[in-house]
Amino acid sequence: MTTLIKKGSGKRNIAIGNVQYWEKTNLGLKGHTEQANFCLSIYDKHTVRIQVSDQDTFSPNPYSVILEPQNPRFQIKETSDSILLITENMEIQVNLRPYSLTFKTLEGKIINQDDSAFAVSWLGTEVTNYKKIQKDEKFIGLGEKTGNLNRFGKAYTNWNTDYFAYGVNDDPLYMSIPFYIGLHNELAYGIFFDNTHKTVFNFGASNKRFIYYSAEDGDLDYYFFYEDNVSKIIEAYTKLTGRMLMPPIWSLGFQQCRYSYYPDSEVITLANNFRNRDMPADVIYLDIHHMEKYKVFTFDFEKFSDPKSMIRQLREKGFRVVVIMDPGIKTDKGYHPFDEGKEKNLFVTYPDGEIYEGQVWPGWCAFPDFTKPETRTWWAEKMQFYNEAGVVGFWTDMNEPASWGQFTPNLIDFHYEGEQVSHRKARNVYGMQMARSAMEGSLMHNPKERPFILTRSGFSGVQRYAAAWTGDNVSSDDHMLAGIRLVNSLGLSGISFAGYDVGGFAGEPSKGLFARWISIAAFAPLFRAHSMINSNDAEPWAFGEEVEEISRNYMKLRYRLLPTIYSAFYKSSLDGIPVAKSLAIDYSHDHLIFDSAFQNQYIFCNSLLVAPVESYKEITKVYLPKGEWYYLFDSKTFHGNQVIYQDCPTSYLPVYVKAGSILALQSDISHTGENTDGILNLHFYYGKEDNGSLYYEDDGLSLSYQNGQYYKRMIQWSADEKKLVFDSPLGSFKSKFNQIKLYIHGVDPKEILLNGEKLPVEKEDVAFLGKLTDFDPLPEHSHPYHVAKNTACVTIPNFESAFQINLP
Ligand code: NBV
Repeated sequence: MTTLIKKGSGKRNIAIGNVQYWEKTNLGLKGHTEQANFCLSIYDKHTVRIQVSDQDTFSPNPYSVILEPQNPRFQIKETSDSILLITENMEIQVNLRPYSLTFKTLEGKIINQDDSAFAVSWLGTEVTNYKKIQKDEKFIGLGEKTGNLNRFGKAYTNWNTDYFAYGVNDDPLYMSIPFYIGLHNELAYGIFFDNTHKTVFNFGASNKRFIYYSAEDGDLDYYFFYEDNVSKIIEAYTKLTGRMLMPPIWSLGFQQCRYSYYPDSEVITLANNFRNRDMPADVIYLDIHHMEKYKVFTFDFEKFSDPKSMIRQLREKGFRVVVIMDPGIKTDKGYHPFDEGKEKNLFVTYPDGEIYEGQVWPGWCAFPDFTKPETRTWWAEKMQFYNEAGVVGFWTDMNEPASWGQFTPNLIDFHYEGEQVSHRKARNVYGMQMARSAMEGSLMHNPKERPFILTRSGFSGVQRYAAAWTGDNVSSDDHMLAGIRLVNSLGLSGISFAGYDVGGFAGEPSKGLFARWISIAAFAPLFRAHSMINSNDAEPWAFGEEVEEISRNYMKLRYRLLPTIYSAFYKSSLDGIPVAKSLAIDYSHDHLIFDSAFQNQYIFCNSLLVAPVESYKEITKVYLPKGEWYYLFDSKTFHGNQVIYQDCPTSYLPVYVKAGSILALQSDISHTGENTDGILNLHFYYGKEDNGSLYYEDDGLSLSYQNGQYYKRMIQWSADEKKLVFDSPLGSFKSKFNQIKLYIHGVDPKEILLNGEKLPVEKEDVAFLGKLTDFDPLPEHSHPYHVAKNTACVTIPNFESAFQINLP
């Protein structure tokens, strides 16, 4: 690296300038221009890291990236005005005079290029990378960002912010994921800007010359991904920044939250209500009123006289308890966590060493420095307090960090793994490091159990530690749809396990809105209802009988679908592809999916197309992309590539099954710890194209799946041969099911062969939703919307080894 002449005052833009020197390295090349040092390192055939700094050394980035360079093959070629760095996937052209980059396919198509004049520029400490806009270029991802699926024309700031009752177009919110995917000319690429300062991504707002991303300070340090399609780009990004661990199965059930349930008798009544009303649920949350004066690691014994016994009783009823943890530690002498944290120097301080205090729920508080390893370990140890009481899940809230006034002074110091930085660099990773500490705490006290952490704030890589929810949304149709886009966008950005507060946190939903919201959320990765203090009751039975029935229907469907959902989570934990996939993942270059009428649609668990619709609509337009589709509730088929009109009274959410898919369902259970009837119902949807499905089971709780204690098998549909091949199951876990019942939708097979032998074919009416008593808008159970009539089905007696089903 060369020692650089420091630039001027920042009054005017200073661009990077001509390349003055370069040399090869083991991973690519490095050099310097008039203004900056640069380094290009090939991490993988599809991933290259670009570092540019106006400093003498590149700054380390300890939080997001967990992948070491994979030593892929590459070549370097020189021309008179450029250097070419060629991997197995792409060619990176480093233009020398002035420095700028052009990313090309091996066939020479331009994937992405810097603005040739400004490429990398500085305004004072602010560093920016300017990129040309390609023809019809679209931009997706960027994590928890409001607005349209296609982010073109809008600019966003990454600065983790506590934003109560945010508007559906407001920015920034709680979490920063500086990763986006660009789409144009049938090409897709990804850019992850690994800089934790406040950053801005401008996708063509207020100018038509370029798009750009900039950081207030620090290096331009980004990863460029190029692959054949969006899925593979997400795979590459999550290979770099990590993927979720398998969550405990109970966290995939229904979760009930409220700010706050107390006292203990009310919590027990709540649990009883779920059971008495035959509404499946697995989790109850304790919000801030469980604490004495909002002090973390305490219980308010007036409200909860014996938390351990309450939690045990809940567990006997099949409920797990998740508690909230806020970072602020009340600065009261005698309050042990404060005294101890102070003594051990674990709090964030002013530069003169005085502990920084901000006001939050408990009053004036000190903030644990979660960017310091000792603090994370200390906090994790403290969590023994909850562990002793039987708490198994942790909810890290207010970890932006939030404080009254919402304006933390920038001068305060953070450890940042030894670098010692100011709030400007540390804020965006604070929440993620708190979630990390919570996960470490969970594992420290229960090393054999999978942690469940739910976080509000985060940064790229937070998916390794926690699930996410979209904070303080509002009870409105717009918010419901915005939340779906937020979750889809989080999914595009590596965070698969995400959800929104069903019903809206602030405000009060109408009956119809609650019913619609809970039916959509039954198809969200995280299925959690929550509501604000001083608002009407918002449990699924609080809106009258009709809503209760609709809620019950979708909650039960969620539980019956758990074998499908669990398999999809497993796949996502391996490849990073989200469980709720925006249509932009599989149909990236189909312009219609970006239409405002269709941009909320997504694929759930690789086989269900969910078309969210406002609560007040009785009929809606749905766009079915290419392929063949079945309406879930009656198996009516539709050709894809068309817009259809769909009846959608609140009791029927438009959901379609992709032809060729297999849905795995189990019998009704009231919580995930309950046994099913032992029959695995596999619903196969006949299709003209081949399709592979992964089926997966394990004990749902422990980490032993990491040592092969699972049961998984591929099921392959070969359309030409009309056969379904079930591979032998892999792994040492024994399936929880003792019988498979296979339903065939879309054809009426005269005979069905199992390994060449005829099986007796039965006919059944398949109903995915229960009957609504007095409220069915499409009356009589026989209504075609509701039932897939006369569906052929067979029972498969021995399914433990490989077998094959042939349809005529
Ligand atoms: O702890 C209270 C709430 C919580 O219920 C909510 O989910 C968080 O997003 N919390 C914010 C603090 C204050 C909300 C007004």
